[in-house]
Amino acid sequence: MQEIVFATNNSNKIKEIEVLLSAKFHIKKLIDIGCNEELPETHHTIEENSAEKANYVYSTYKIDCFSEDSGLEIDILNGEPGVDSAHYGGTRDANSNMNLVLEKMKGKENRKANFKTVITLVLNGIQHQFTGILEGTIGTEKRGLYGFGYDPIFVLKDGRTMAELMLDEKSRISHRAIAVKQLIAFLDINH
Ligand code: ITT
Repeated sequence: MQEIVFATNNSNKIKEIEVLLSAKFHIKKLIDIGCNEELPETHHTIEENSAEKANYVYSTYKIDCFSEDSGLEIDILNGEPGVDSAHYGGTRDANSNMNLVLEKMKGKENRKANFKTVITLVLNGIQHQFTGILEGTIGTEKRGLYGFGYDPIFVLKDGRTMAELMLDEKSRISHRAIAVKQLIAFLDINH
């Protein structure tokens, strides 16, 4: 089975991506290649931060890998929290991030939002990017027990929040899934 390193420290991302990739690829974690550090994310866009993480791991550990950067973009907040999604409320705590969003969205009629994932693959030193976008709206309260991050306040077209989907279903329909399917199609041809 082919091996590929997923350059992330977020175990929820690994769980979701393994559901889709595990039949064809053995996903190696950063810890498996001796990387125990926080990856650099110094830019102002999801695309640039995604590229930064994969290129950092490729150049430091000399190994083919992919990373992903993702975030929640809310129309009426001009795309916030966006690139700052992980620590919007000041820390990495999902509840304080969601509380800040709910506070800023109080009384707002336009509640349109999307999740976005940009995967960067670095294969033989060459960079490729794949983007997945999932549209929805921001709820007025948290609902659901599954998932992570902003899932309890992200409402899908069918009225359920993303946190009401169990791992298997979220892994198949999410922004991450949309990007991963492009990654798989590319790797099938080029790896
Ligand atoms: P790595 O950089 O190590 O991959 P991270 O958690 O720092 O992990 P990001 O910088 O990409 O990841 O931050 C993404 C944040 O966006 C994440 O912490 C959540 O708050 C939110 N997010 C991303 N995908 C999500 C999803 O599927 N459901 C809910 N929230 C999500």
